[in-house]
Amino acid sequence: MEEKTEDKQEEYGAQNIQVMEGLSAVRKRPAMYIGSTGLRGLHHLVYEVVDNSIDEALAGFCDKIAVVIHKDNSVTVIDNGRGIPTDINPKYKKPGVEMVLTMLHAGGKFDKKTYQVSGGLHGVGVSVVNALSKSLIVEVKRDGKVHTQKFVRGDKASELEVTGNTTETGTKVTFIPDDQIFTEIIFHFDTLASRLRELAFLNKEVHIALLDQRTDKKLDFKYDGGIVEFVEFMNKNKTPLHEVVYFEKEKNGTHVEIALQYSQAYPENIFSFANNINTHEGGFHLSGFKTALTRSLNSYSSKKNGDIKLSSDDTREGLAAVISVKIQEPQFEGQTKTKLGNSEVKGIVESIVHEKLGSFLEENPSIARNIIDKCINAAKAREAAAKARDLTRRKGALNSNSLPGKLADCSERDPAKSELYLVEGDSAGGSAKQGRNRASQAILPLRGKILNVEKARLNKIFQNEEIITLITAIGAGIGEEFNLGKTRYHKIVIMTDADVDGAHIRTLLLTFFYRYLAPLLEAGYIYIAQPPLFKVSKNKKTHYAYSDEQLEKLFAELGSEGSSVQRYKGLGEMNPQQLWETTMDPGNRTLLQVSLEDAVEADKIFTILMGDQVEPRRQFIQENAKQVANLDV
Ligand code: 0RA
Repeated sequence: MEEKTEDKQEEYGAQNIQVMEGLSAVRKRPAMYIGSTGLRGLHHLVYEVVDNSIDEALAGFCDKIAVVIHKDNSVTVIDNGRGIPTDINPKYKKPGVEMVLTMLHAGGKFDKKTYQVSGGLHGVGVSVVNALSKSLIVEVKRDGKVHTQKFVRGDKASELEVTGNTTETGTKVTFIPDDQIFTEIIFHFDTLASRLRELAFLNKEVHIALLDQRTDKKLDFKYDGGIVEFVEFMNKNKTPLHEVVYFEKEKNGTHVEIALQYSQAYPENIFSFANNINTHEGGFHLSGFKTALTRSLNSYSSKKNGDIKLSSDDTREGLAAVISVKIQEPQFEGQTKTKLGNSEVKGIVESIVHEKLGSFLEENPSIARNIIDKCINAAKAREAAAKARDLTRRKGALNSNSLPGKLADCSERDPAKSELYLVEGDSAGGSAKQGRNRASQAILPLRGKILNVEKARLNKIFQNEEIITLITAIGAGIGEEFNLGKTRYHKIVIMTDADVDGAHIRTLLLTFFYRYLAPLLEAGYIYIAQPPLFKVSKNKKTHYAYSDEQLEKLFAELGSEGSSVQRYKGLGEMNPQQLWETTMDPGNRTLLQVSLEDAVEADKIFTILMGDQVEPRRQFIQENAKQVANLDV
């Protein structure tokens, strides 16, 4: 990607490092710098250090990164880059490495020849990690020496010392997140693994290793195929229509890479990145891609006497794609700073896709035929869906002025204070209606299984009564007409039995939310109720246990003598009062909030659980027999 420039080594040094302000600001308002002081912010510390190592890789100086989670929840990031400069800055009279770690924005990397990661929340600098760590040790291998320095809560705890000789170069940072800052300090292996995997897909020259010393789990990510392998990974459990198509081009300093593949599935699955940052909110690279895709397919189709005009949506049914751009001065906009705002990128991506996809279609007529057929089917289904939707709307079903009869609404009108319980079965629905707080809790009983949207097209979906009821009750609409602001409840709680059927219904509902109402998941409005598994009675007192472990603990506390245990098989076995006390009372209940942290993983799980291939599902269920009952995407 970027050529190695031999003389860079001399150009850089401590004198190049820029300084803006001190670190106390970071400890005062940590969320400003890392987004949150919860789990997300915690993991962000690791990404921040790794991003610096990736910058070294993009500049052509590093091809190995290792991340180690230690037993005490400290983390080490090691790379074989150039090492942070160790010479003394003439103005500040401090070693470069000390400045990089104790001064905000002391990056010193203003060489525009490299595509640095510097947008969104990323690129705030390793000093932010230092500021939010109880302790941090940096070890730099550079100029034949190993240099070491220690810090405590961002402050220097030792001078930079030479601690050995070496022939290698690189940086090693070990830090323990500060428990005075973070509400959670336990790193999650899977969370780190998916981001590191993503980075390895996006930067094919880098080998990234992750080791968890708490469990001895180890993963190695090295994808010589880059984003081609990313798309193969996304479609692993689907039936593709052709090999992955890949284009790459550099134009006016903007480097564009695109990989795409259609499969027999219906959902579209496009991930866009700018300078390795997942641009969840899209932006000009994504819109350029979509425009060119529609234009190329329509022009090919019309040349082959096709008379159906494909809409943009039609051309994305069953499409998996990764769009990765690397640009010199990225502008990140939007609510979460994940929307690429550089308008010049649209035209660049558009012309590249138009040129390369156009010739791909011409050169591969049978694949082109398959893709066009798929899009035409999507167009026909879209027309049928529009008719079905029209019909349902005329009947008043999708119109929120007429709420479904099955819905027992709450009296509260402020969505922020309103909750909707989706309850499995009429009998549990009845108990929930009697036990609820009428002011703030609405109940919608769902009869039987809802439609598996993973295997159905839109027209089927608009004919399904349970789904129409659900859309109407929520009030935000669907598809192009979706409006998050119209959501009638900010807590939508899935309450199903703690058995296999319950787990299935929960997965069907989550699949529907994920595929058609994803903004509700992104907004954090979807929850899973946690009904108790056991009732323990002793001396006329009732106790509840929500897991096998809790039951053991309860026995130990109560003595095992003279108590009786009832295992709840379904919600229907609880009377209204019990259901309220254990599962619905905001003062007492536990709700699992469903988050969409990792869209790639979520897509994989839903495809496996609900898609058309049986074997991966069988395997997944066998491997995750226990967790499936507690699926949390
Ligand atoms: C400042 C300047 C240079 C590199 C780095 C920082 C750097 C930071 C980190 C953090 C983790 N790994 C890192 N690797 C490098 C440029 C160095 C040069 O020009 O020699």
